[in-house]
Amino acid sequence: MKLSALQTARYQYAPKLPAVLTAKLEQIAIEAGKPTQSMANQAELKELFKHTYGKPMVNFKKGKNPNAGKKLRVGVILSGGQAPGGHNVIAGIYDGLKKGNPESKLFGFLGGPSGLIEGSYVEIKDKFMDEYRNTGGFDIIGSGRTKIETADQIAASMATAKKMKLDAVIVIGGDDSNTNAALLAEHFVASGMSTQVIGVPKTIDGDLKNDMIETSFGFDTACKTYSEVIGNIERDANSAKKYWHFVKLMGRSASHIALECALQTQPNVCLISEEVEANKMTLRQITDYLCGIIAKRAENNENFGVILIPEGLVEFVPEMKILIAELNDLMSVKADEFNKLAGFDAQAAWLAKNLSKASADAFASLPAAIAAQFLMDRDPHGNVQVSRIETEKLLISLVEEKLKAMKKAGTYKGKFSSYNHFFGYEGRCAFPSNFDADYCYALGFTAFVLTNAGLTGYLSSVRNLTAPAKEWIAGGVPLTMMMNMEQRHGSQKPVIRKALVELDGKPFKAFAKNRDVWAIKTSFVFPGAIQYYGPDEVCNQPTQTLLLERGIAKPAAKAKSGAKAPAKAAAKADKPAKAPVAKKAAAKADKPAKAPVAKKAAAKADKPAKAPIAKKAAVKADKPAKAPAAKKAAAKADKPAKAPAAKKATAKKPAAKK
Ligand code: FBP
Repeated sequence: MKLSALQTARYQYAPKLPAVLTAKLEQIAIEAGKPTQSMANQAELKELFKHTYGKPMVNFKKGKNPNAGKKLRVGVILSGGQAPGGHNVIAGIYDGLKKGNPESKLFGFLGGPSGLIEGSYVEIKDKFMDEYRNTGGFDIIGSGRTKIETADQIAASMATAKKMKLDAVIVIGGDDSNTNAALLAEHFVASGMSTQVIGVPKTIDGDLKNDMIETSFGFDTACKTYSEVIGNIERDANSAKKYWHFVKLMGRSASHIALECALQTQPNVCLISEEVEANKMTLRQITDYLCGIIAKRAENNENFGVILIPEGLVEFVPEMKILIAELNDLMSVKADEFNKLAGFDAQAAWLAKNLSKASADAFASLPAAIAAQFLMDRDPHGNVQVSRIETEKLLISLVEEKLKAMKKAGTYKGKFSSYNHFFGYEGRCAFPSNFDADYCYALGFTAFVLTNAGLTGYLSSVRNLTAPAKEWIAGGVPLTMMMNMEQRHGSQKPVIRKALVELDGKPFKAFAKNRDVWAIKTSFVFPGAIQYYGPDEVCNQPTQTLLLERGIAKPAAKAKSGAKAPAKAAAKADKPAKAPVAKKAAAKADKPAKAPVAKKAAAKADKPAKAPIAKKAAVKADKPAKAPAAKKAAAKADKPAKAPAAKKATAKKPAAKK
């Protein structure tokens, strides 16, 4: 494989660990708290998870570890959608295992959970592991969405674990995959098997979080990747001044990605599905809100802008939500009947008879191409595949229709020309940011320590993430603690609860406080590409969401106007809010920074940075770095690069800094 210069350089990056995990394994002790409860439906879950329900939270602390040196055989699974940093989770598990006992073995199940069912795996060894350190993707062993659910699948998984004499299976996955992990843990114990099951919180969607899981891995890198491109589009829009860009962002039901990208880039509009649901906004009201802003900007001769749309939006629009729920149930309960229908017309006719009147009307109101997307195969967990519904195109067509009517009525005089974009896959396999590289490695190492301690039914947890890595807190959260009962495939199932955007949470409030200004007054922020080397404030910052949730960040630009729900804001779209700070930021965004420091930095930008890491990486571009070089670089990786340009540039804050 031909390696890029960045990939070669990233091999030398040594991820940072919480201080407690840098001690000798003999000195990492387990501290258990009180028994826990599930977040809802306690009685049902206690019954369903007789052997694993109610375990205590555990933290690691300095102390005696009676299990140090244990020889372990562990299998690891990558489950579900790719998320940057998965390879580092595996590296963390691997290094932990080898640190504990060089004879311990790590096996990677191929192609996701089906690898465990089918007994298809590879042993992970030094050279193989080294090729994937600090890289994006899940290609080390592949991923998949098979659900280990049926009695046969569970029996086959047990047979594999027994045959391979596994001490533990580690499942790296999102809420659904970790629900599977919880079920597997329960079945293993119930059948008297000693194989433990540990989960690791993965998903770019950011919806696997709670008090004990501050964020899922991959969210940081994915949001930064999308924000880079959104910023570029904003700059293009602001340069050409002739297009409205409708950008759909991945994230399934939750709008965390859209919200984070909005905080990073300050677009004209960002719809938040959870708010749409709370305000019971219909598609018509959403269209009116968008058109109000488009018309107001047109009055200022600004026939351009950027609109962010969370991919799960349609699930939250009341009439669509009911439609999707009815479709999900129908397509599962009457699957045989539905699957026999040939073509969209036959399906639509069948649905007109089988859906409620309101849902049949909602379905019929959709353009046929979009309606067909509502009928595509569900994923193995029974979810509608929202990434395949082209909401951005649906909104463009509704907006076009409405603007035509407004023009006729004389309430809109602008020009509307649009482009649609969907950012999702672009961000799932990016090189993990330094944050994700560190976080993932720490999560993997933590999963190993939980395994080493003989625990089962736990999710690896690393907290206090806005502090320097050495102050991070590592431990485990019982999987059953995060569960409740939900309607899936037409019946009540135990699942880990998805965390949606909280409308009284700090990230949403920070956005809502500013959005009326961003809507009318161009206030774009251009975050640029993820940086892996350089000053701390450029390379090592967590997301705005995390900073705000932990009470650390201020919104990107403060505006004076109070929070308004989109429905209300649409009515007021005539008056642009006067926010002095936003004004200044916007004014600055137009001019190139005059700071002499910026000039000097620019002058030096042609010269390669003098950082030792960059030099070494260039020399070694043909070969993957060997361990000693990596170690040296690792020692230096904690310090910002010493390149003079980088140093001077840090002396002043970048012009467009949030
Ligand atoms: P998970 O992390 O929950 O598996 O999903 C991530 C995700 O990228 C979603 O944002 C998106 O809706 C979905 O995967 C797309 O699925 P697929 O990879 O099967 O196309």
